[in-house]
Amino acid sequence: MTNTFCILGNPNVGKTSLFNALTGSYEYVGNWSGVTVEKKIGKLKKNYGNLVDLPGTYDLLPISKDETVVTRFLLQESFQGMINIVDASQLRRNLLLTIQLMEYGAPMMMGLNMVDVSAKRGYRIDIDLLMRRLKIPVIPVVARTGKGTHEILEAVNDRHLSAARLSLRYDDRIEALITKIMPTFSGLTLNRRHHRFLAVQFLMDNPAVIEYVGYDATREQLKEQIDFPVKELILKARQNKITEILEGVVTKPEVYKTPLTETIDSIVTHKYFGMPI
Ligand code: GDP
Ligand code: K
Ligand code: MG
Repeated sequence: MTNTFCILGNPNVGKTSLFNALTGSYEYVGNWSGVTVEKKIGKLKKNYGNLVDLPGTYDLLPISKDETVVTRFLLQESFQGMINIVDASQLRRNLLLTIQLMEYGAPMMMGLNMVDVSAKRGYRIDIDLLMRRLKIPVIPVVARTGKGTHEILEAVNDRHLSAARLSLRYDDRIEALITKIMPTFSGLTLNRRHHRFLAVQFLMDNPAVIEYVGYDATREQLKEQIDFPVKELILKARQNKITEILEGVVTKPEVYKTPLTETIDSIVTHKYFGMPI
């Protein structure tokens, strides 16, 4: 069986640049079903498997039909791992998608891209701390120049890449709902490990999830009886989690003691192997 990995992230964070750096000559280009968005699948270098370049999105909750592609991919396609590309200079905004992907619960790594931009702006990112908080490999990269792509490729081939284990606990009322909703998904083909994610996205009214799970009387009744601002509370819990994750991770030292190019080099050659999780 050929392993398949996918690249996910916000728009304009360097996903396609990284896709090009990681793949060789073979490439399939078509369209995702039902939308006008381009579908790109390439072969990873060193025969490590296939790579899918997914459209950029800030949130799994789609604003347009085109944005349902990502959720539909997560629910319907078979893949072995996710590469979440984030813009190091916009970490807070990028983490909104990251924590939803982590809730999904598949093997995952983070490609911390644009570290040249964040270094130029004078920001220092404590990658070890970020990795400990996220409990997934975080690999600094400059997709434009190809720096760090070798490390990403080797991480893809690392059999120790394990499912993200983010524990995002919501309000007690929401947790009670999740517990009641999850059993209603038992007839689906989607693996049980993703059912909590499904319940949360169902409560957020993600149309791709609603379409996928179909109608169920018990589930609809549970939703109808909700008498508190469930979506706002979920969003608030996510924002709190992001604040918790970022605490002390990004700092702005007065001056860098080493020249910028050396700083970027030392960031990019940072090793994630042996991370303390
Ligand atoms: P996508 O929308 O996520 O697929 O992003 P692209 O790969 O199309 O990149 C968006 C823009 O960012 C392009 O102009 C890239 O050349 C640029 N870019 C990508 N990676 C980097 C990087 O690491 N550093 C810098 N400075 N620019 C980058
Ligand atoms: K782009
Ligand atoms: Mg792109």
